[in-house]
Amino acid sequence: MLYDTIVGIATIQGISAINVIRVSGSDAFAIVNKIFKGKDLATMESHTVHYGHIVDNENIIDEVLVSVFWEPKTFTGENVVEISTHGGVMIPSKIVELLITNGCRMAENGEFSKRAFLNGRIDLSQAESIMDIISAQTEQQLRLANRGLHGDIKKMIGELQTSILDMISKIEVNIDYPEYDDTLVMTNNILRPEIKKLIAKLSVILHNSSTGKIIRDGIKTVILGKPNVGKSSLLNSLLKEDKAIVTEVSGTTRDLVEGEWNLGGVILNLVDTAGIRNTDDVVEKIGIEKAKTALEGADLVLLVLDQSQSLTAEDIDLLELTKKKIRIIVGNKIDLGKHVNIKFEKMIDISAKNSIGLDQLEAEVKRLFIDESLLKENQMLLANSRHIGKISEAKAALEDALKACENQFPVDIIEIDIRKSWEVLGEITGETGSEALIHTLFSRFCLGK
Ligand SMILES: Nc1nc2c(ncn2[C@@H]2O[C@H](COP(=O)(O)OP(=O)(O)OP(=O)(O)O)[C@@H](O)[C@H]2O)c(=O)[nH]1
Ligand SMILES: [Mg+2]
Repeated sequence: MLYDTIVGIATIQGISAINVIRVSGSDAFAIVNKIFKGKDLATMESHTVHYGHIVDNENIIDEVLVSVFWEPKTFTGENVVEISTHGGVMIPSKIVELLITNGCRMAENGEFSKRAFLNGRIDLSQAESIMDIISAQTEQQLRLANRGLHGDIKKMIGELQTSILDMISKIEVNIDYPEYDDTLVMTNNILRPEIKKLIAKLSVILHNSSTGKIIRDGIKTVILGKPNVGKSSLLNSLLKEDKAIVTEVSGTTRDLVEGEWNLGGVILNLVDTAGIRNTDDVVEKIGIEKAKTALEGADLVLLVLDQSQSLTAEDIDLLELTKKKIRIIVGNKIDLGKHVNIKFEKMIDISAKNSIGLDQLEAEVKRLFIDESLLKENQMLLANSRHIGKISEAKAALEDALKACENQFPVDIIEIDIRKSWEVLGEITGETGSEALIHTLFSRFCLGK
């Protein structure tokens, strides 16, 4: 097959030891040969590395190492050349410019991975896992992403699809031999338990995926409370860093202050906010609006109260405002006594200033969000929202099929729902699905990937 030849810089441009420029396509060797002074790359064996110089006419641009990969056993499935140059901004830009002059086209975001997908080297879930590997910040994230790249998601989906195909073939057989009187009843009786079994499997996958999603995306956590209760002090003591300004003045924090708390492999994306109260101060008002917006998008609210004084109307308003959210009520300043008693909900006593009670707070977050057994068990968890959404859709289609069975609908009607579940699962791996989906997914990748 013929592919136009694309070029991209695979590393970050800046002061660094080396940069890698990747070229992929049918003319990769011929084009690089035009600017490479060294061996004739087109005659070199696959998976070999060669020393030489990149030249612009007679001018040496850089001393480089060039790796040669022959199709089809390459990342993209096409001829690939990787040029390792010295780091910096000038050299890689100049070399890319020369490659373009000699016939390459600048790659779009994610185009190398897209080609790998289109040429059948990887499926969609593996391509997405590559992006997850790149952005992993914790060992758990890396472990999950690596399993995805290794093909564990593909395998899991493949197994589900096989069970579905098995059901479809049973239906088809009965549609083909309708001479038996009780075909409909018989097919329904066979299908029902199998559909139920599959729905149960998908439910377990969905249940476990909430831990997977948390590992991958973290927990959006908003620290909320009236002014001066110690929200910023809590942020600082969780991060073990003086990130937010702390003073005894009410209304110190105006803007959102963010930080990441790594809780044994799970990241809490913390947001400290302006203390919420009625105020005429224009700047403070904007801060309070920002706090309320952050609250809407939060997975978890740490509602901070000041134990050194009894509850005020502002605290009660905030208890009301956050009651539908997953929240932890945090009773701060326990070192100054305990003047607040909440009867209807658990309160974690802490002193942010003296770092007291933070272990209990940590334990409560884990209790609410993290299934420790899943973290320890070495099993595949779905983590990507797109995949999780597709599993839900497949489950809904099977639930429709089950209902149709129970209502003794004709089997070909039931088959439509069952086929839908097969197709939706295929969108996870890219076996089914539109070109638009593929385009959108890869355009989110970085350049040179
Ligand atoms: N005694 C005691 N004082 C604390 C504790 N935590 C915070 N403070 C004090 O309470 C005051 C307010 O703390 P901040 O962390 O700025 O409070 P805040 O909720 O962020 O306040 P705003 O940003 O104004 O809404 C400061 O003087 C802190 O030193 C604590 O655990 N014990
Ligand atoms: Mg503050």
